[in-house]
Amino acid sequence: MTSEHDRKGVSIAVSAEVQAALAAGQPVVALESTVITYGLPYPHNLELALAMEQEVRDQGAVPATVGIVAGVPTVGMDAAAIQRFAQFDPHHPPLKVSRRDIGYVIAAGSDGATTVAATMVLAHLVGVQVFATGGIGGVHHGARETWDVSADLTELGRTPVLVVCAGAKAILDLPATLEYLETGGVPVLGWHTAEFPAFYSVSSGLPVAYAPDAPFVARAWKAHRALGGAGMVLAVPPPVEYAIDRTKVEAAIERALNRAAEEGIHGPAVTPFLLAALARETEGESVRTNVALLRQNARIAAQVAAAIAGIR
Ligand code: PSU
Ligand code: MN
Repeated sequence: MTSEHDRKGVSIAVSAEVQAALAAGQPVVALESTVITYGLPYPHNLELALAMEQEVRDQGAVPATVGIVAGVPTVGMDAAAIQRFAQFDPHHPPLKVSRRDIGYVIAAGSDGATTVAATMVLAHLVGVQVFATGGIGGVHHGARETWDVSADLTELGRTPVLVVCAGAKAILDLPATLEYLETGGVPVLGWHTAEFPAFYSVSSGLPVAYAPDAPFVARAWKAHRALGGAGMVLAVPPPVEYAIDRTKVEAAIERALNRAAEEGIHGPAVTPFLLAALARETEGESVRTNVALLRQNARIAAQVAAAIAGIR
């Protein structure tokens, strides 16, 4: 592990492999750690984290799992750290870290699982442009009262990282989420589709800009960046053979949202609560879809990173 020390006294640990790839202009794909700790149950989360790294490698790119390891922001977590974030002491789980929490977790010397927002921050600081995950955070239902809008959205408006995802889960207000991204100047491209995917389902009925292939995405990204744009979303529908019918998911989401309201869940706990409730409601099916789309997103992100790097 080599470290960067050029952040005003705060060092970011970058794995030797990631450092070498960046120096050589080779494609690198960032992966987040909140999805490991809070997004999927053990052991699916561990298998998934390792499978995503393998998918990236299979495309000739280098994976960089991002998190705060014992107080050290890290780009390129090793297998031991990933294992610890997947199978943790439930009394002392890694903290969920969004942009605002990074400094606190460094000071506390704790483990921190980085969300999309915090992963973007660290990836960008070391020069990683492409990031693959499952779903981004968004505008929550009821946000007009609660003001619960994920910091992922504001981060996309300020930090130049291309986030490859399956859209956002329908636990969120998807039309409002797209409006918010538009306000923030964040392009949303659809991979082989002109419709925003709804994570488990291929369609949401909401329009996005059609992207035919990786070279096109790379050109759009470079033009967006050259003219002062920040983040960008590439939304990839789940593989059709794993997609779940929209109406089936909607009933489960309704129950999860009601439960969250009854139990008075708020703040950073909302998303993990809804994800866990949904996993229980739909049982194995949602986990299978989740794993399949995360692997697919890692693969496509690696292809896009290669196109940006000018390979192929
Ligand atoms: N959506 C998912 N799975 C996830 C998350 C979102 O389908 O694991 C995680 C991501 O890390 C995302 C975070 O950045 O939840 C958003 O949390 P919040 O809504 O508190 O900003
Ligand atoms: Mn929130």
